[in-house]
Amino acid sequence: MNRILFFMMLVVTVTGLLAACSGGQPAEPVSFDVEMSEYTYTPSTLQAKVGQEITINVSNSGVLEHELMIGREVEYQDGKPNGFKVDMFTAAGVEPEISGGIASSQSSDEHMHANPGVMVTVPTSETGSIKFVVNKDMVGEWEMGCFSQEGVHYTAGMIGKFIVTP
Ligand SMILES: [Cu+2]
Repeated sequence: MNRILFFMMLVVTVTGLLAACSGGQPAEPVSFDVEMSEYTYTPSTLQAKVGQEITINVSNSGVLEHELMIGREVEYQDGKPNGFKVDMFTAAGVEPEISGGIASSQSSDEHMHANPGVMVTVPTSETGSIKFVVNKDMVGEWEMGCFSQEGVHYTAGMIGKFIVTP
């Protein structure tokens, strides 16, 4: 066997291995439809992978205004839950595309969150969405939460999970 043929075979083998390891192609975009009501997210657990383009469509079928934030470590103000100490998007350096609802990087309604974070606030019967590409800094388990009405919704159990795997 001459050296050139051997080298070409090696390249083909390595390329094949790399393709197998990475799955060969980029992850498929995924969209989730999450219903918000008093005081739940349905479904309450969402799973995503690094590299996936995620769209979270939220619809409010309840009678109160609800919001969605994703983060870690709840911040308490005057004993009331008021946002996350760590906002997932801010921590990962990702600026999601937000549409519908009342999009904001800080609370726009009567309650101000202790820490600025990405949120989408959705009035009754309306919808909104958050679109972003998952990056490696998001790997791990995050909490979804609604802190409306001075944290009453969060305390009542308006909590979910956003799980990111490599
Ligand atoms: Cu709520």
